[in-house]
Order: sequence, then C-alpha cells, then structure tokens
Amino acid sequence: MDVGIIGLGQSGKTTVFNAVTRGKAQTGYGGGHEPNIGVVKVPDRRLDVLTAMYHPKKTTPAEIRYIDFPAAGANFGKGEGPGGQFLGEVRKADALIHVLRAFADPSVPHPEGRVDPARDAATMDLELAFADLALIERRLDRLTAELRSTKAGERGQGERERALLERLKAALEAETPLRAVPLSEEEHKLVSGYRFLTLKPLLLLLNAGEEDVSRREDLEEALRARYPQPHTEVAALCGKLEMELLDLSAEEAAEYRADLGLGEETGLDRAIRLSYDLLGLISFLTSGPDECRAWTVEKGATAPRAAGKIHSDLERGFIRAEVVRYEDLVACGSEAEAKKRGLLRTEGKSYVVQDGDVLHILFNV
Ligand SMILES: Nc1nc2c(ncn2[C@@H]2O[C@H](COP(=O)(O)OP(=O)(O)OP(=O)(O)O)[C@@H](O)[C@H]2O)c(=O)[nH]1
Ligand SMILES: [Mg+2]
Repeated sequence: MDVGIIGLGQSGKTTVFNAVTRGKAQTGYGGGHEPNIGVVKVPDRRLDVLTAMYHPKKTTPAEIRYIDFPAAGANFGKGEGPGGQFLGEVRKADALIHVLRAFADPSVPHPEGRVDPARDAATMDLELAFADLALIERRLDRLTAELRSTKAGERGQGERERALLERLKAALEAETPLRAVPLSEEEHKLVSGYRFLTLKPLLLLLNAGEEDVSRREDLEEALRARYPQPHTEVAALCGKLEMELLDLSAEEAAEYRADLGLGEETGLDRAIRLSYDLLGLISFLTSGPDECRAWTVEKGATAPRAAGKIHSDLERGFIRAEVVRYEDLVACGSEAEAKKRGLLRTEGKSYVVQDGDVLHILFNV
C-alpha cells in the first residue's frame, strides 16, 4: 500500500513525512527534491497473538509506504500537476495525503502569498482533475478510432468503456472528483488501470502551527464541511511539533503531549490510523507454520481481490477461501477446533472480506 504525500511548496510535506515515518529527511528545501520514501510497519496486536499460537518461521506486519513528493513546479495551476514531472509516480500511489499549510510562520514564504488552506485544497483538486481529464480525452480519442475499425458485432466492450469514460468526463467537468462517482465492481475494474488521481482516496491534512494546537478540531470542522464526498477525510496535526517530539524519550514525549493538550496519540499512530480507517483500508491475516502475516486491502474488497494482494495467481485462479474470524480462531485455539465448532467457513468469489478475517485461499492456475 503506497500513500503519496503531495502539496504546495513549503506546506510541510517532508515535515509530516518525517513525523509519520520517524524519518530524518531534510526539510526547508524550498526548491524541490527527490521523493523521500519511508516504510511504516502497521502495529497489529492480532499478529502478535497469532505468532504466539503458530510459532511461525516468520512474522510479517502490514506495511504502508509513504512517498513524500517534491512540490509542484512554478507552473502549478497551469496543468503541471501536483509533483510536476513526478505526476506519473503519483499515479502509482494507492491513496493521497494532501498536506495543506495552516501554519503562519513569516520566515517560511507561502507560494501564494497568504495562508489559506481551503484555497490550496481547491487548487490541487482542480489540478488533479485537469490531469484526469487529459487522460480521459486521450483515451476517448484512441477508443473512438479503434471502434471505427472494429466490426459492428464486436464493439460491446469498447462501447461500454466509452460510455463509462464519457460519464467520468462529465463528472470531472462538473468539478466532481471521480472518487465521488458511484461505480460498480465491474466499472471499478474497467477504470482501475488508468490510475486516475481523483479516484484515489484523499486525506486532507492540515499542517497547523504550534500556536493552533488547541484549535485543531475547529480547523478540521471548517474544511470538512467543504468535503462531504466519500473516500475523503480531513485531519489536522502539528507536523513540526510531532517531528520534534520524536527526538524525546517515550516518557518525556508523553509528558510534553499532556502539557500541550496534544492528546495521547502520536502523529505517527494518528497518521497510520487515518491512512487506514479514513482511507477505507482494513487488514486481513494469513497464518501457518511458515509465516503469520497481516495484509492491507480496501474496505469492501471481495475475496479474490484480497487474494490478489498476496499474489496475482491467487486472484486469477481463485476457487474459494476458507475464512475464520480472528477472535474465533483465538478462542478455539486452532483451526481444527474452529472447524469442529463450525466457525471455519467456506466463501466464494463474491465474499466481502472483513477486518480481522484469517484467510486461506484455494486456487488453481
Ligand atoms: N512554524 C512552523 N514551521 C513549519 C511547520 N511545518 C513545517 N514548517 C517549516 O516549513 C518549512 C518547509 O517545510 P517542509 O516540510 O520542508 O515543506 P515541504 O512541503 O516538504 O517543502 P518542499 O518539499 O520544498 O515543497 C521548513 O522550514 C519547516 O521547518 C509548522 O507546523 N510550523
Ligand atoms: Mg519536501
């Protein structure tokens, strides 16, 4: 699971990235840099319990990769995209965090002259929509040409794709991001290859100044009212403070957090939880003598899609899944016992995977 961090120059992207990944990337460039990549292992107590049960050779937690992109170029707002030349890389991300500057530090110039997170959010929305529109138009042109040279009886698939793309185009032209367009499972499959930017789940992350720590919820509320769409969330955090707290011992940091009214949850934990819950991700588990492992999948994913996270062969050749709830498995002490008590279910292709499912995939390729 890759989460791309995007935003205007000097909005605090790298600061937030450091806070989330315990990274030490350099901040305060003001002129772009290579993307920073950091891997965060998702803490999951369930995995510890399964490890104690199975004594596997290996335990592998779910991981989220955060990619901190450099700022948009000077031509931002003119079709240059959120990371200028890195647009293609941003497309590969599974979800986006848009860091919005909300701190007022006169020593850090704002590229637009004035701090206004709602305006910056709207600018980026427009920019991402432009990029998606351009992609749709190119594809529509090609598809139209292809359809012309296809026999009348064989145009079904192409016609369906064209109709869908026309619908998505109309949505974008009406300033509706694609994540807000209801899509069937089939349609989702059709468009997933395009890696549309406005289809990705979006977390708008307000980077608040130290002086606004106690106002975080007000800041969130004000922006959230503008973003009622699905797969869109708003959160506020104080990136610089969170980053600085990483240098303290756990005890000192906890004390400091309490004094400042920061809440117990660290920036790291909060961002992971938000990346998960708010971006619509859940974990399922696999267990056995070789490996106990947690995997990340989108909420609502079917069993074959979840299987595809493990290996594409498992999705392609999916036959069925054996499923047991984590709690049931632990209560029973073993899969054999769970089976005896009728808690090990067999599920087919349309089964929607739940957070905490322990899965065995049966497949044939
Ligand atoms: N006062 C204050 N300064 C901050 C805060 N967050 C970031 N900064 C400062 O703003 C400057 C830019 O921060 P970065 O994290 O490098 O911003 P960026 O978005 O990665 O910048 P580019 O990659 O150059 O676009 C640095 O000098 C940070 O120390 C904050 O919450 N408060
Ligand atoms: Mg940066």
